[in-house]
Amino acid sequence: EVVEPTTLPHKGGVPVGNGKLAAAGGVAQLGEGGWKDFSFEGIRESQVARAMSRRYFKDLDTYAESDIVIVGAGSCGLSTAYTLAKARPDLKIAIIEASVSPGGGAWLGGQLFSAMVMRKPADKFLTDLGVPFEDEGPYVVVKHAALFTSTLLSKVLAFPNVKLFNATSVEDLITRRDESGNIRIAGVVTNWTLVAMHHDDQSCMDPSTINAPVIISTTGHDGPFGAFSAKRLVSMQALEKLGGMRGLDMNTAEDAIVKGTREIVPGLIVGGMELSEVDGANRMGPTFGAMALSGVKAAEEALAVFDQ
Ligand code: AHZ
Repeated sequence: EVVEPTTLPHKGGVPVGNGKLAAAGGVAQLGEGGWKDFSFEGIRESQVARAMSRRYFKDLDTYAESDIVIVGAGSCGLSTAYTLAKARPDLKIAIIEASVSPGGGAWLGGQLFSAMVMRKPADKFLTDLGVPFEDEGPYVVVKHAALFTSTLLSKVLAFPNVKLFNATSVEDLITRRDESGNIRIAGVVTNWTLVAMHHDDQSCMDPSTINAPVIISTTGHDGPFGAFSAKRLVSMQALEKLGGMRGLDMNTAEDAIVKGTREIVPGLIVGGMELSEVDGANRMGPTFGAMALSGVKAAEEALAVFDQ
């Protein structure tokens, strides 16, 4: 039952302020009469609960069959989502991010510094995105990594064909076998991360699923959560072994990650630093151009799978 705000004790008053912000334009209505009589429109608590839960469960229903699932919303996963959603508004794209906060390691530069470095030609991605940078010749610098990540995130989330399920982990991969017995990845197995963290001390917390013809895994290098799909492929014997990320070498690492971004087993594309664990590629440390351009390549690889 929907309760009309007019039946509520606090009927919304006209917002009024002290006029100091009137020049700012958007809040001009707040500029008359002072804050004494200020009041929000009335609401019942159940309206808030229903506004959120109805949409979330509709999204779960809509995206249970997706066209593309991106696992991990770090700099590579978000760059992938941006490129795909912009190119193909007809595709349904689900992003699954284990953490409450999307963005992975891209909220800061190296060693908790602020600025983000990208080597050219990744400046083209920044220009397309509308993120300003300082041009230092062979590389560019965004004044704060959070400016890159928040801009990318805001654009990705604004696409009507993208849904981000954060605080949600991919726990497993859905597999099929073709006539020759070869494995194809056909979706992901998900659970709320807080549930996934308690499998050892609670029972009967079975997961949910999303079917999709293309999965793009960008879960970062190995760590408590990272390299998820790569490690799972090894344990299910779809990949012989992990190459193991090698030491830091910016020049070789960035080229290798971009060029190596590809479909590892049918239906599963791996990009970003997760790929270093598959291929035994070097790490690049705090230079993020390869993450953006691996995202672009992952998007292209995904569309190629689609066009087959
Ligand atoms: O929370 C993880 C992070 O946001 C998420 N993730 C990991 N496992 C997951 C799972 N289900 C859902 N099972 C999962 N989400 O994946 C995201 C990975 O982001 P990231 O920033 O770690 O990886 P990236 O490849 O996008 O960027 C790597 C950035 C690095 S690491 C590095 C170095 O170590 O030298 N250099 C750069 C530029």
